[in-house]
Amino acid sequence: MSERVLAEQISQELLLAYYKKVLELRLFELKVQELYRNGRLPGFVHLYVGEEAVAVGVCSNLQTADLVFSTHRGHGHALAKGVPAGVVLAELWGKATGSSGGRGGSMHMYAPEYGFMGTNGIVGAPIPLATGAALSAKVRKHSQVVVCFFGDGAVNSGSFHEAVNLGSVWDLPVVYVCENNLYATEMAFVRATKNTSVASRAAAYGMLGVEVDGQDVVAVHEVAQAAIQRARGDGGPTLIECKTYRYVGHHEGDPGTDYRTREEVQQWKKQDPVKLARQRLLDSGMDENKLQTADQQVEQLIDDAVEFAEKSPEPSAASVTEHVF
Ligand SMILES: Cc1ncc(C[n+]2csc(CCOP(=O)(O)OP(=O)(O)O)c2C)c(N)n1
Ligand SMILES: [Mg+2]
Repeated sequence: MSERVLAEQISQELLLAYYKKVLELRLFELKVQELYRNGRLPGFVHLYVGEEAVAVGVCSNLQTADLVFSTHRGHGHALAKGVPAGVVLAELWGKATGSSGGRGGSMHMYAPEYGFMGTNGIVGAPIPLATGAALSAKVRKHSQVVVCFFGDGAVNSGSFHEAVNLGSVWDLPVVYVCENNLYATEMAFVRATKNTSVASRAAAYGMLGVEVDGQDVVAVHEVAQAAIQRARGDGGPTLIECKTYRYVGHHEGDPGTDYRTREEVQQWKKQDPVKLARQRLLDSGMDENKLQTADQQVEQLIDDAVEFAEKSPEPSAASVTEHVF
């Protein structure tokens, strides 16, 4: 479907909501980068800068009761699923008000009350977890849909093959979303696999596979909407491959320059998800003033999140033995 048709089908109000969410994810991660580089945040972070349209495009179709399983690069997934920015930031900051009481940090962040079933430091591990959750929903005859995000680095793992096969054979209400950002740490996907079309692998499992431009929030929304509706209607799983790119290094500390060219990064930045969503709004007739107001609202939201997290208390010393095996 052409971009023009998609843009016409979607209301300006929805476009604005997607734009603001994409911008929220972007500004959140840039703030985390700043705080981390200034030694304010503990732990270890993998930032989602450049990939925001994937999480927003997919999660904008979900209800609170639906479940999302995430990766090591999961702050954006949590925000897109509705976890408040302050709660996510407080978790990164190790504060008691974080979604896991400040005990989980970037890669063990859970917020089941928002249907966010955790970031995960083990590549490939969320895929069987999500498949199991979808089996549970089916057995309970619950209308829940489960979404599993994972990277290109996960698709050559045994857990991908085993879980996706079971998801298909049992017609589970799950949507598998591969964020193909072309690299797993410094390993280019083209060096790690012969068949570089992840979507085409779906055929091997008797499942529908779809490839989509992961930089375009509207295109992702459209593809995910169909997959989520199919899953909710007992039509089985879908494998969606979102072609995307991370602008930053693999983790904070990796300059991200040794294994890819500057030209490649610049090329992808021309398809920036924030700029694309903004352009769609301008094309729809929204004036620059209204967009600036939207920008200010999102900037304020991030400032508020920082204030909330910064002022939040540390976990009490008396709780040090809680949640420990
Ligand atoms: C099972 C396992 N193997 C190796 C690692 C080390 N590791 C952490 S992230 C990563 C690359 C993941 O790449 P990808 O799945 O494409 O996600 P991306 O970082 O590109 O978002 C690797 C190899 C790990 N965390 N878990
Ligand atoms: Mg990758």
